[in-house]
Amino acid sequence: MSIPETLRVHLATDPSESGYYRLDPERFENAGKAFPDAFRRLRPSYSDDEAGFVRGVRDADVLIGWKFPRPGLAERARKLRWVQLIGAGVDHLYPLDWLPAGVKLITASGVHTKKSFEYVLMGLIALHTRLPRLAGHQRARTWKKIQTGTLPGKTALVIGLGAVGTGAAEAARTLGMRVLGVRRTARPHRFVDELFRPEELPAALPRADYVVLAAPLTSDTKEILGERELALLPEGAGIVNLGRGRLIDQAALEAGLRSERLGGAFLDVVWPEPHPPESTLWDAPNLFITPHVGADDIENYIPVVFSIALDNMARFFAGRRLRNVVNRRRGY
Ligand code: OXD
Repeated sequence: MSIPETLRVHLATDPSESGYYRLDPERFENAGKAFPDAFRRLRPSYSDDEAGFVRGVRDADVLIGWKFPRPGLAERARKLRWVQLIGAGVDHLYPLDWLPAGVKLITASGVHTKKSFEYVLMGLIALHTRLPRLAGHQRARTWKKIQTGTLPGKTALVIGLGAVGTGAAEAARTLGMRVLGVRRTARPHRFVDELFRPEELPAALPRADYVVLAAPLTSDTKEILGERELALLPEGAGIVNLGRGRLIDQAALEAGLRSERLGGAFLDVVWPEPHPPESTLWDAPNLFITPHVGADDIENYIPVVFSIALDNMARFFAGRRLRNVVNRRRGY
């Protein structure tokens, strides 16, 4: 493949997103300082509405965005080489019939690791301290002691060991917990004591005091914690989810919380999002819901995404393999 002298890059801000996620020239140029040779060869353009998007993708080699207009992309963007997402999950883009053959889909996997570490630290400590229950008592103006122990020696099971799962496993390790991990390959992981393949999940669940869900949502992982799996957890187990809401059978989770078979849950993701006010999940006992904010470090999010994107552009110019390319069949 011959490498062109320049790359046209179109940065499409999703008009429905808040200012933090704006793909603006200033931050792009700032991130470019760490990649001067590659950045000099880029020809960026920016949009934040559909008309600007259509104009911008016409000649683009690379599209950077998240929720951009997909129908007709193949005709609108005939020169496209890859789409760089500003997030890690790709489930909102499936089926990929809009993605022209030969165009790569690339994620910003890695941008969430540090904040996931903090969120999981918080979730595990909060669940173990029975914070959701204590908060309920406070709201009811009730002085009722719940005494708890400490986390070292307890077991965390992390499902999914990508960038988010790595932050989660490091958090559990930092807390002195034994860390079990579930991943597709048997490759060892630096923060995991024991690895399980997805089909071995039933053997791992009964050992987990806490389960952390950090897997992508695919047809294989949908409801990976179904009713049967939740029933395999020990009485009083807690759950932290910062993957996707549909990784859990939410009705079974709610039933487990209401019967108090489960000790509690800390959910950054639910199904659907935004979660409707009439859902009964909101007032399930021993549950904290945070509205999909747990893994985004808002002060550094877009700069880190730009570094990931620019690193790939530098790799492209150097004729090297690109990182974070989605396997279309696997779904991440
Ligand atoms: C993502 C997210 O990037 O959920 O996929 O934040």
